Amino acid sequence: MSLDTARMAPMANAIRALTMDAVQAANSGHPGMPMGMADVATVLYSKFLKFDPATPNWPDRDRFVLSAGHGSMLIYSLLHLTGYEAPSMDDIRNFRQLGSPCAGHPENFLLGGVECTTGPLGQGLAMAVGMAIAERHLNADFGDNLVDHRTWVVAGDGCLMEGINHEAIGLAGHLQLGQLNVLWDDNGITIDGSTDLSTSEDIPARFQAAGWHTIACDGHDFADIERALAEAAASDKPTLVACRTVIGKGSPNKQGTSSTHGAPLGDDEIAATRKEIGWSAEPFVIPDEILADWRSLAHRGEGEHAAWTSRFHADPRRAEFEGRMAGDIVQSDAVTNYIDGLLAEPVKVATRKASEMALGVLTEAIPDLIGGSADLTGSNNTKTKATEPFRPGSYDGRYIYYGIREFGMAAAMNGMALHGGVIPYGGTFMVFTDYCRPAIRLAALQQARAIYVMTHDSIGLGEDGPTHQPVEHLQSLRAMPNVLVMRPADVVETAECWELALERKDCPSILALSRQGLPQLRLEKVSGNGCAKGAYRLKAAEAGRKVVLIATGSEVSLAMDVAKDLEAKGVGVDVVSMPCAELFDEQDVAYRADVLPEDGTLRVSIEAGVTFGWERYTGLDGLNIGIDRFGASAPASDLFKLFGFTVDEIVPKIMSKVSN
Ligand SMILES: Cc1ncc(C[n+]2csc(CCOP(=O)(O)OP(=O)(O)O)c2C)c(N)n1
Ligand SMILES: [Mg+2]
Repeated sequence: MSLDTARMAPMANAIRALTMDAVQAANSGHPGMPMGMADVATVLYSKFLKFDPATPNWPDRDRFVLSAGHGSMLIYSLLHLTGYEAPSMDDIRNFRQLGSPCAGHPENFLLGGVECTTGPLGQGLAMAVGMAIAERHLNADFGDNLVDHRTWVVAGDGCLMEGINHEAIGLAGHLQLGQLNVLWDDNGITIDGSTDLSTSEDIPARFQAAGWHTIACDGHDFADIERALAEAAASDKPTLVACRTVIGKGSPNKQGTSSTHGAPLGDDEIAATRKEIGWSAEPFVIPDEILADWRSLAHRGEGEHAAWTSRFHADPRRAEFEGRMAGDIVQSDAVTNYIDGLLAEPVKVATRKASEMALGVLTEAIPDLIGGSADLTGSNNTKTKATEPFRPGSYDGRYIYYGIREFGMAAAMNGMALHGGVIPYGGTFMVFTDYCRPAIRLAALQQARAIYVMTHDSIGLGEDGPTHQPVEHLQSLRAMPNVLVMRPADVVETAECWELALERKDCPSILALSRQGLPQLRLEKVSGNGCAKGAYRLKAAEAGRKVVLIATGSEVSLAMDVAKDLEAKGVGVDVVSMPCAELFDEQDVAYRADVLPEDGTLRVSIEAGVTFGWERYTGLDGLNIGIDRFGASAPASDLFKLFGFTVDEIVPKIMSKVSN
C-alpha cells in the first residue's frame, strides 16, 4: 500500500511525541533534531528505505546512518514504530538509563538497525562512505542479485562543519558512489545559536565542487521531500539533499531556536506542543491507527527481502557470500608455508617490508581484504599483486588510493568493516595515528575489525625528524580499550601478527612497523602462532638468570645483543619479545608469571618510545630504556646512539642495578 501524505503527518508527530516525552523523562537529551527531521524520516522510511524489521541484519538492506547522533531519539522512535524487536516502549521510557539499549547516542552493538555508533559529529557521514564503498565492491563481485542497496545518511550542520566531512565527500565524489545519499538537516541552528555566528559557507556549492549532485527541499512538505528523495535515488552521483527544516518543529514557543537542541522542552512547553500538533495521547502511547500505519511499512521490505532470499537460494555462490558476510576467513596453509620458507631461508627486512610480504600471501588467499593507504603506498608497502585499484566504475578493485585523508580513511574503514563482507586495512605513518585517532577509537568502541598498517614507527625513521618520529604513540594507543597494538620484531613475527589481527573479529589492530631493516630472530619452528600469547621468551638465560629484558619491535634485536654481552659477563638474561601487550595481559597468571617472574630478577624494558607505563611490566624497581622527549633530525643510527639505544650504553645501566 502507498501512504498518502495526509496520513504521514500523524506518523511524524508520533516521532515528535516519543522524542519530547523520552527526553523529558530522562531529563536529558536532544529533542530539536528528531522533531525537526521527523517529516523527512517519515518519508524516507515510508517510501524509500529498504529494510525488514524482522531481519535487521539482512545483507542487502539499505544502510541508514544517523550521523547527527545526538538526535538518537529519531532512530529509536523509527525502530520502535516500524516494529523492530527492540527498542520496546519500556526501553524508550528508559532512554539514557543504565541497561536501556536506547543509549545517549546510538550504539551499533546495542540495537539491530543501528548500523554504526554515532555522536562524534562528521564520523557517521565518513563511515557511510565506507559502507557505500563496501556495497559497490560486493556488487561488483556478487552482482545485483545479491547486492544492490543504498546508504542513507542524516547529517546536521555540525557534521558538515567538521573537517572530516571534507575528506569524506572528496573521496565519495571522486569514487562516484551514486548509492550514497546525504540528507542534511539544514536548520540553520547549532548549540551556540544561529549558524550565522560561525559559518557563511555555500555547502551545496562545496558538495558540487567535490562531484556530488545536490538538491534542496522543504523538509516539512511531504510531497516535496518525496520529490527530492526520488531524485537523489535516481542520480548516479552521490547526492546531498538540503532539507530546509525548523529545529524543534511543533514546539510553539521554542521551535527554530537552539534552546530545543539539547535540553528537555519542559512540561508546559510539551503540553503546548501536544496542542499545537494535535497529539492527545498519553506519554509513551501511540494511537492504534497511527501505529498500524507505521507497522504497515514493514510489508514493502518483507516483500523485497523474500524476493532477495529466493535469488540468494538460487545463487551458485550462495555459500561463499554467506561466509563473506559472516566475516569468517577461509583458513589455508598459505601463511604456515610462507613462514616455513622464512625459517629455511632467513631474511633481514624492515617489518613494513615484511608486512608487504605477508600481505602478498594473505591478499591472494583472502578475497575479503581491501587495502589502501593515505598517499604513502610505497612507504607503507600496502599494495600487493592481488589488489588492483578500486576506481570509479571499476569497483571490483581491492586497493583504495585514499589520498591524503588519514581520518577519512580510518572512518571509511570502520564503515566497511561494519557493512561486512570485506576486511579493510589501511596505511599511513605511525605518527599520523593522531590524525586517525577519533576513528580508531570508534573502531574499538564499535568492535570493528579494521587493521591499520602504521609504518615508520620510531626514531628509526631517521632524517624526517621529530615531526615524523612517533614517541608517545605506542603507549597512548595501548591505553585505548579494545585495540590490539602490535609491534613485531622481525619478518616471522610480522606474519604472525597479521594472522592474529585477522582472526580477531571484534576489535581493531594496529601494526606498528619499522622503516629500517631488522634481522630475522625467529629461526626455529614453533607450534601454532608464536605471537598468540602477546609476549614470549625468545631467549632463555644461559648463566643463572638475573635479568629479564622485555623489548618490542626493532628493539628486540638490540635486546638480544645486550643479552649476549651480559651473558659474556656471567649475567644470565632472558629476552622476552612482547609484540602485543594486550594479548599478554589476557593470559593466565601462570603464563605471565613464567615469562615475567617475580623472584627478584631485574626487569628491563627497551622500546624506542616513552617509558610512561612500562613500570606495569618492569615494576617500580625495574629499569626502563626509552625516549621521554621528542626526537631529532638525523640518520637513524646517530639517533639510536644519541638516545642511548646501544649495547655500550645499556649494559652498564643494567650492571649497576644487578650489582647493587
Ligand atoms: C566532534 C564533536 N564535537 C562536538 C560535539 C558536541 N555537539 C553535539 S551536537 C552539536 C551541535 C551540532 O549542531 P547541528 O549538527 O546543527 O545539530 P542541531 O543543533 O541542528 O540538532 C555539538 C557541538 C560532538 N557531538 N561531536
Ligand atoms: Mg543544526
